[in-house]
Amino acid sequence: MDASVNRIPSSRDEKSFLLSIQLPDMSREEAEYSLEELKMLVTTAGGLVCESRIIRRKKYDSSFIAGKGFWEESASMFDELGVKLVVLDVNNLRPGQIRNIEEKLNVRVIGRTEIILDIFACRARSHEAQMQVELAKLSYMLPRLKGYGSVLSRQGGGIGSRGAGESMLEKDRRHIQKRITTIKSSLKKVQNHRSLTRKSRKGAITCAVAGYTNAGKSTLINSLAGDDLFVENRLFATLESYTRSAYIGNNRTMLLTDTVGFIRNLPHDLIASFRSTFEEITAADIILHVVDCNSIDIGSNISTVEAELDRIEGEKLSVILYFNKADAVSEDFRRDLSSQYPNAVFGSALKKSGLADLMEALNSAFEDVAGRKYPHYLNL
Ligand SMILES: Nc1nc2c(ncn2[C@@H]2O[C@H](COP(=O)(O)OP(=O)(O)OP(=O)(O)O)[C@@H](O)[C@H]2O)c(=O)[nH]1
Ligand SMILES: [Mg+2]
Repeated sequence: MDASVNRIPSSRDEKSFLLSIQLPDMSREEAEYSLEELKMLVTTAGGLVCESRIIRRKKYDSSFIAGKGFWEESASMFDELGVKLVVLDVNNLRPGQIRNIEEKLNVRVIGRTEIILDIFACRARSHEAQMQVELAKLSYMLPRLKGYGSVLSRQGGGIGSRGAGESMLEKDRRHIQKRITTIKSSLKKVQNHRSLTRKSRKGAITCAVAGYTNAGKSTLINSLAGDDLFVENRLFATLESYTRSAYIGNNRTMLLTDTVGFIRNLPHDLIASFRSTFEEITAADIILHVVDCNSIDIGSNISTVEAELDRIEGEKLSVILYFNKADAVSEDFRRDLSSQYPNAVFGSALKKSGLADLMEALNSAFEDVAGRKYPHYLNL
């Protein structure tokens, strides 16, 4: 295994300053929620958030994102707090913008995309996931290569600079392109194997357990299938898809596949390179959309996942909306949600409550799918 791909955070407790920019098309709540999520991302990556701000701007400053003045005013605060890392709640920062702020403040600067790529790099366990992360990182870097130059050579490890790719940075574009081609062809082999495995499941009814990251997908599979998949109160605990067989009552079993969680603005390059993992969703008969009903922004979590699912799988035969963590919310709140989403099933994967309702929903989806796709099933 290439150690650089799967390095344990080298900069635990790296003191970080987080900045979110509220643009005119964004409400205060949206900016706050996005900042909260960024905090969770930074913590997941092993950083320590010591200060965060939301500032309002008409648009991003083309050279400094937040405007030169803001950084000048912040410099003494950074010194006092010992800030080593600035994390901007902005996707797809340009290398020039990073360099401008870094030179002004003598701190490292990264954006939301880099931090998500970094978490994926730290979390990837299987060879396939490691290759997928490397591919995403190289594809992200390739168009930015020209601007990186000095920025990258000064980074030397830490959040946002981990994962495969660092060793390639000084080499030229052609080498990176060659590496991308090699990874793509290795991934193709793994994918072929994966699709053979999927074919061997032919006849069984399959259900992809999908949803926002940290919603409780793996916990749910553990409860339904009596398994021991990795669960953690951090983002992107699962980067591989696992399939488990679960008994759903009525003498029926269903194959449940755990999937990588979604998040707002999941980097495009990651989606592209994790395509084969997401193909588990495309190939499934049923989608079990798990929602954390204790999350602060349920509505937008649901729409983020639905938008990604639409992009990945188009129209699905059967989707079950399951509100997890019902144990963590009040009865009133639950009633409100239930009237808003009348078809949703509520339960707690952790406390194993409401599982009977979920099994009932799985059974009716099973019948629906079996009736349409495999009529002989219903006659068994
Ligand atoms: N209170 C409560 N916590 C839960 C429940 N289900 C899961 N959790 C907790 O939520 C956290 C995330 O659970 P996971 O099962 O790892 O979530 P996931 O959706 O697989 O997350 P990723 O793989 O990171 O996308 C863990 O700390 C779980 O213990 C539940 O029903 N109630
Ligand atoms: Mg998981």
